[in-house]
Amino acid sequence: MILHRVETAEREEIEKQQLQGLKNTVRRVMENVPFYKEQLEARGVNEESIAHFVDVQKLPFTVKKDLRSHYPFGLFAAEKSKLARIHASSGTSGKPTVIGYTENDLKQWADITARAIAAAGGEKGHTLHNAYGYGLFTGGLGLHGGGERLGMTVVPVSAGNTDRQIMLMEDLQPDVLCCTPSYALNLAERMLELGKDPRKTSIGYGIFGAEPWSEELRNILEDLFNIKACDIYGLSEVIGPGVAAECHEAQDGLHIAEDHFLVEVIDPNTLEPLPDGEYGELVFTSLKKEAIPVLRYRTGDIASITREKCRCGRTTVRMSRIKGRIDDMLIIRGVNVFPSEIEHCLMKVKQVSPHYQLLLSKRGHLDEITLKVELAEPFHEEVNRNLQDERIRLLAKEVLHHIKSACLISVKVELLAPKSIPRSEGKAVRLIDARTETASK
Ligand code: DLL
Repeated sequence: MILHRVETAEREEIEKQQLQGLKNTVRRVMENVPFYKEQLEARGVNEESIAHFVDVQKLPFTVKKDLRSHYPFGLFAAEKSKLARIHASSGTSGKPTVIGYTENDLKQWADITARAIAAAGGEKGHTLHNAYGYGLFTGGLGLHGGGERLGMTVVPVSAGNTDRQIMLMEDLQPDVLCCTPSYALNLAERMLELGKDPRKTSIGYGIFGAEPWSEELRNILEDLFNIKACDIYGLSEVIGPGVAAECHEAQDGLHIAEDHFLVEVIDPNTLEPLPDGEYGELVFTSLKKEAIPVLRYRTGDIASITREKCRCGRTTVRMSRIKGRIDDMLIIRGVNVFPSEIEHCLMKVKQVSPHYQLLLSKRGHLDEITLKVELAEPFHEEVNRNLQDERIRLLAKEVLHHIKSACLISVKVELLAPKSIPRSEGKAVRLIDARTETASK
């Protein structure tokens, strides 16, 4: 269902709105954020110098470090007393990144998240089982606001306590499941363990995001639950979930809420804009945010965009699935590869499960990857749970062959018994970088 006329507007109309939004943002940050004011003045840029939406290229970039070094409120464009809510994204080290919302920001956020849910098949009257984490993480409350805005019954179950989630799903008969794709997988696994068939739940569709996942994992989840699964993307620094979302009609790229965020794709090394269709780093500029608007925020996420009209009728720019984060890109003997590309190869092999982890270590001066992947339960039974069986060795060879031919890298394949890899309730940990430990050994 298309909720807002901007989603199907002519490009000219969308770009007109973006130009106005861009001017408003530049004015707002010049008046309220010294960090931006100084940089814009040094470049001789102000509201008047923005005559076209591509003039966004005149603006300075923002990176996560800028938010950290102005912790907690230094980049805010609204007074603290005007904030209706604070969220934060967890920092791997030190302080988190603090994000604020005015009452109006929360309203706008609920609008775009409602659009995302509607694009995935959501309707007024549906029940939404929301297993994204509530709290400082934007997932839980983000989807919650969108569901309520759409007129849904939201079950704010949050992440974890899987058995209780399964009970609630049986009793409350939700129409949609919202969580990370890895948690959806865990829910299905637990249902099967309990002798329950995930295909028999009331769930008709899933809205999965917050972490990279492959087309193959989508197929697995759609088959496990007998549902349609759509991807939802977002990041706290820009607003949270809802920055972009797939439609259930095409499932072919995520529609960006372009009236709220101006997207660019840049080469992360040269910082030059890349043409549509080429993979690069996604960069977003806020067009409507009040509390903490960002100029050209470098997400670190790799994707491409297309301006072609979608089968669903929406005209907004679509982004591809996220290939991975720049920080997670592995460079093995000069070849670049993202964990999601390895996942893509892996899931072509029926005898292994989608539960995997990549361990990055050092052998001498060279980086080495060990792929730890669990056997699928039926195959584990077939080899009588004997990991020394000759068929296991042959299977490891087959997995390696798929990876070598598609990703052009060699990895050490370790096949494990089912349930050996820790399960996550939120974002799965797919990559463990043990290079510093192994290098010092
Ligand atoms: O993960 C917001 C979110 C919540 C999105 C629920 C979707 C659903 P952060 O915790 O700030 O916010 O993490 C943002 O997660 O830069 C990406 O690297 C990654 N990410 C988010 N959505 C996707 C996705 C939320 N659909 C970071 N595919 C982003 C791949 C995603 N990666």
